[in-house]
Amino acid sequence: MKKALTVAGFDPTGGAGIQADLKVFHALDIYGLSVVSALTAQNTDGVKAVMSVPDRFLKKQLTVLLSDLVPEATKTGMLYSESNVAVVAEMIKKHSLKNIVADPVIISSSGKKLVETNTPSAIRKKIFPLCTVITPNIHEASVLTGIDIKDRTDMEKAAVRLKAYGPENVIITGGHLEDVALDIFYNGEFHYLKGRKKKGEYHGTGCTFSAALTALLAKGYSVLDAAREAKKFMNTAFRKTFNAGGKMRLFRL
Ligand code: PXL
Repeated sequence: MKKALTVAGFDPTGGAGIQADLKVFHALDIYGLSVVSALTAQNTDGVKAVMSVPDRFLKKQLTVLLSDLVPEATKTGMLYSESNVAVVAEMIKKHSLKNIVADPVIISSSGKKLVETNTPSAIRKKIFPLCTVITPNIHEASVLTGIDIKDRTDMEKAAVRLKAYGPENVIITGGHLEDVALDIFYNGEFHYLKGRKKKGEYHGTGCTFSAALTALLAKGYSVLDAAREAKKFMNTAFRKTFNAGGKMRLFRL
């Protein structure tokens, strides 16, 4: 049985974070391991409060888990503080983890800040150089590069800059820029991943995509094939959503 690990935040709705990742891993026939880095209080109306897991306990979870179970792939999601980021980077190196996917979470889809102000630059410096692939959306790519992304050319410029921070591959998920959902994949060459644009607001899209990518890497797919397959997985996932009452739709998977 292949295993994948998610190091991410806890979302009580189950739409994003750890629980979303575990559902995706299961749907793709991968055994899910999870380490909690932060807690959130939220519903489909939005995130109301966030709280970090203390560094020592974050480290303990990883040390104990990884002394026993070694994942074929690992993703990082919401990491709250610079010191949380340092712990995760140290553990990735110490345990020689492979197939690292970083989803550099900054704000929720409802616009709430999920991490401290200096966290994105810590992720850029400490996590990106260890990554097989990073999956920022346009907002995250703008914050991480300082490029105000307005069109496809800006996305390409940002992808080149992000690759220079050290990851082997960059995927900027483009969703809302054009009338197709265009993701830019860059590994020295550009590849374009197109999907159908979806109406409405979905909770946990970024988590779901990066978890699918992680699961597919755990299965042994090449990064580009994993990205294409993860995009197909999203097309199916968008068909299996429901409205729980608030404004956000949730993935059922
Ligand atoms: O979608 C980003 C995200 C990641 N992780 C957690 C979240 C959210 C958004 O709400 O709650 C735990």
